[in-house]
Amino acid sequence: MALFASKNKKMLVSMIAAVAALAVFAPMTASAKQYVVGDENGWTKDFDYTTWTAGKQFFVGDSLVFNYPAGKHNVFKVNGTDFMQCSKPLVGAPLTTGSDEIPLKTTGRKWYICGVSGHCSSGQKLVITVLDGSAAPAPTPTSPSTGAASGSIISAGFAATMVVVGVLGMFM
Ligand SMILES: *[C@@H]1O[C@H](CO)[C@@H](O)[C@H](O)[C@H]1NC(C)=O
Ligand SMILES: [Cu+2]
Repeated sequence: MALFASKNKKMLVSMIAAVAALAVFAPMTASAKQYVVGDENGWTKDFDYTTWTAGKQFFVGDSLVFNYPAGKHNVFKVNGTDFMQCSKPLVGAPLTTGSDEIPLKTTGRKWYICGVSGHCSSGQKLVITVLDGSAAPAPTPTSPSTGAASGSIISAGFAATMVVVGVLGMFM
């Protein structure tokens, strides 16, 4: 604590208090998100889903919704090989309702393509990486509001923060 000049202490404590407040309120905003694939463009060909995923973080518990006119497209969950080759899986039926919700239940890479001939190769393919919601979101440390950190992590962080605030208070 002696590292900090006296005039800086007040500012430091204010910052810590702000972090503590964030830690308290973050769990109220961090909840399962429903991502509409392509937003208002929906699930369609000639759309860049790589750009759509840029900057988004998908966590276990979130879900994807594929919107399209039923009968015009469909949704196959495939592996990385089929994704790259735009080939439909040999087994398994596609989703076809036109409003297909897929819960993201596990971590890792997930690949989806449209099985209508020529659509996948025209860009109707989506790859995402699903992250563990209990881990801190590493790629965007400056925007904690976008992360879905677990309550236990937040509680531990909050407790540690309060200890630091308490210790600093003794030196004020
Ligand atoms: C991907 O799935 C296809 C069937 O759709 C299968 O033939 C292939 O072996 C799988 N590849 C991997 C790497 O699992
Ligand atoms: Cu299609």
